[in-house]
Amino acid sequence: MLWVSVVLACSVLALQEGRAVAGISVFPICTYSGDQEHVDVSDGVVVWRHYGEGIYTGDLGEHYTIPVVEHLSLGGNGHDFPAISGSIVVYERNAAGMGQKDIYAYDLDSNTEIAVCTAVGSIQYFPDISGDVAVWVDTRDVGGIYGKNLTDGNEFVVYQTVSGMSAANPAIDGNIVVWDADGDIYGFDLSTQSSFTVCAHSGYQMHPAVSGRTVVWQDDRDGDYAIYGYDLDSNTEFRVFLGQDDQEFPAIDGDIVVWKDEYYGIRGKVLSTGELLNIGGGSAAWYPAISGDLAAWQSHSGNWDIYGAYVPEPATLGLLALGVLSLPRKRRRPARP
Ligand SMILES: [Ca+2]
Ligand SMILES: [Ca+2]
Repeated sequence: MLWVSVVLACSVLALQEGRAVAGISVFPICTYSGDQEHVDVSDGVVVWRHYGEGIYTGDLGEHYTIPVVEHLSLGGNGHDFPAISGSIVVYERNAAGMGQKDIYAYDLDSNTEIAVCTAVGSIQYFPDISGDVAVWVDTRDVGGIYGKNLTDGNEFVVYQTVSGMSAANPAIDGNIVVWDADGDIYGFDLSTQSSFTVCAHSGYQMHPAVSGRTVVWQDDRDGDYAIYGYDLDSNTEFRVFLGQDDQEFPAIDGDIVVWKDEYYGIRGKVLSTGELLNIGGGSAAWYPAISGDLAAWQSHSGNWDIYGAYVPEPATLGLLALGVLSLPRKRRRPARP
């Protein structure tokens, strides 16, 4: 039995150091000609912007690798930066030409477009959504982060820019909104109507993402960009990953953080176990998103395409690493006639 124990111990050690997990396979979601970019994902539905055509969805259902693709808008270049939560897709819409961006939403259940914010004389951009609450960057008044409850129609100010600062990159999950402003990370709790500082380290922090009570972002305090995180319950900051070259544009859902790793491609980490997920895509892969076990990102090969991968559940990962289990092949949805 001794050698078994030694093998198990070695395997566990290898896991803790971030051994590559076998069995994660990358598959194309949309490789049409032209540029597909700025991807988000929720419950098996991937959304992206097709340059010149507007917003598309790709529904992968339960673990398919070929999506049912649907074209939501014919807005050309003005429809961009979609984000999805459940059946609601929010995006920038630029119907009146450059400089007049508004926020719209599309309800996938009722197939209707909803005007979220069309304030005249100001620009609304970079939306995100969680449930029925959308947030975005807004240049009204002194500028800042605004939000709206799409169910009751109540619009509200999350954060108003203070002198000389500019807020950007808002993200929302549940009651927590986070954003960056001039190299620091801030947050607002919708349930308590209270704002807080997530990270104001002297280094540069940007591109926050949030899931539940965990915030992650990219941080250059160690020289080049690494991924850091903060637990809002324990008020504890932690480093997610520091590796060769830059780690940027993190996304998080539950226990899994993914990011663009300049050296490797799309990488991830299971926070509870420390396991490193070498997902793939190489240096051409950018801007990952994740929901459940589905990660998606854009990758450049002549033009931008959308790729994805299923990340095994943590319990499955442990068995894979020990060689006890191999991943079943994902079902392939038959192509539409
Ligand atoms: Ca800082
Ligand atoms: Ca393409």
